[in-house]
Amino acid sequence: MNNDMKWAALDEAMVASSRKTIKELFAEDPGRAEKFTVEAAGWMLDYSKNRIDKSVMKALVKMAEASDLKEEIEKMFTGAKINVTENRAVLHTALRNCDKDAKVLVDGKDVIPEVRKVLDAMGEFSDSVRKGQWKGYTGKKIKYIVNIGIGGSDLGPVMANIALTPYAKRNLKFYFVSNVDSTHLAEALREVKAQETLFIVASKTFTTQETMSNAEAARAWLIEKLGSKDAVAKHFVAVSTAADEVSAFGIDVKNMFGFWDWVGGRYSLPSAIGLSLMIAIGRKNYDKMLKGYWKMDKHFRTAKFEKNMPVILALLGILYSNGYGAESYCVLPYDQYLSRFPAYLQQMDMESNGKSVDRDGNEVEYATGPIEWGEPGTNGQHAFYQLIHQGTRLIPCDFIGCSKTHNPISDLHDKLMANFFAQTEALAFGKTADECRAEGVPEELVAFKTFEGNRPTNTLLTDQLTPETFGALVALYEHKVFVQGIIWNIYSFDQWGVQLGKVLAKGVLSDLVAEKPSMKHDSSTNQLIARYRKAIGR
Ligand code: G6Q
Repeated sequence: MNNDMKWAALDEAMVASSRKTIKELFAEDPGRAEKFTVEAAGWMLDYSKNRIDKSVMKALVKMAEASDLKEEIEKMFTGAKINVTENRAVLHTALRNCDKDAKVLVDGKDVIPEVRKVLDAMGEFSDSVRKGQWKGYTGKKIKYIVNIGIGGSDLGPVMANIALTPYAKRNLKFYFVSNVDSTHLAEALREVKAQETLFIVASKTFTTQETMSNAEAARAWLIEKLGSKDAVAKHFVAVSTAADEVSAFGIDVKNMFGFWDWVGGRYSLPSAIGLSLMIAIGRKNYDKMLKGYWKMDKHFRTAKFEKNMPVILALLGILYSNGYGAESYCVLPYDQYLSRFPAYLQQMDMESNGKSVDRDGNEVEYATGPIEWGEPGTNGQHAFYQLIHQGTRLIPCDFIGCSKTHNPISDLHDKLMANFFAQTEALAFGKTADECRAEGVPEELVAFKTFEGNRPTNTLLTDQLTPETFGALVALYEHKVFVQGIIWNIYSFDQWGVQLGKVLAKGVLSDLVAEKPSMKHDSSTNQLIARYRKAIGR
């Protein structure tokens, strides 16, 4: 990695980028849209409404080259232990490798046969639930599926379950319990009947406090409702890498679906963590989703950087973060089925690249992972878009949409898409004071009704949200995040930042419940503990 060259390339990109506005760039080149559009795995990315021209993109690509990106991509795909602080390979791409002759070695062992074995086991199990062959303890078919997991073992399944609703078996009802707030579990249990409920305990480690507490409470509820411990085997399955912990919990390991330490939590949706999704949409659709992931993987691994969709998104993100100082970026899906996609991306991006030391352990001198946020359009338009259009902060946005809806009702979809396209137009081109005056805006209101424009957006468009295009979309962002981590020279696949709070929570918990609490905390924390104990009469 040549750091000097990398940052010099960004400076070069910034000089070229600041020369003209997006409006000027469009005015001087009628063929601009086509020049800055790429296609991959069913998605079109139009990135022409950015502060870029050919020379900016060339300089940004130099950044990627100076970061040895090509070599780093190969290291990931071939199972090198690039998650250095945990001494692990990073192989979520092996989970969806659809090449029939695929071979991916970890410590000299090909992992593909195991991946396919688990997929087949998941397929058999989901089929039996879907067909009503898997019976509960009292002989009833399963109607309710409750996935208990948190973080990477929850956000992906929830988001995908909503995204692929049109492909789901509608007579099965899905619930996702993650929070250790008892309300979350209680509300799900209110809706389901024990005889017809399957609990999936999804936890890589099977030791996570929230998940295990919820799972134990759900088990106690089931035993109470069905009157026997023997019921657990028919109503609980596990998704985990920890067979010992699973069997200690009381789940037969033959009802455990495994995965491996080289699958990071936030990258685990296409592993057995997707079991609830497979039950919803069936093996065939699940395989189509994997194929979509794989198409994007192949594109990422082989396309030249200039035409590489994840690389382009990543480089543009770096231009705005490190060049223009943007603190955040917004993801705006114009598809209700993608309503949880921004929340899912928050973990993927912010847990991966929210780091402040580089790969040598030195504090970085530049901004790393941005804040990611967003809501589905058009709701956001009536809420926070004001700030994006006329506020003082630069917020680059990704607009995501689909040409065909699964639910045509009168002209609603035309209206949705009209808003979708119009927003990127308004953000890029704005409205000048003279244009306002020409429209007859009174002089005293001109300043308020002027839109500066020059606000960058990417537009991602596909024909329809299908399992395949959905898989490709998730892979697109996974790889974007990877590329940025490489350029920032940070480790994207660990998450040490979540540890401290977990450890402290144990100490606080013992003070909340102890007869004589130690109260060895700071004065604020001690005060909060005392107030809580008093309120509940402890
Ligand atoms: C994700 C993180 C984290 C993890 C949860 C759940 O990358 O590692 O969000 O997924 O803490 O962990 P378990 O699956 O082990 O319960």
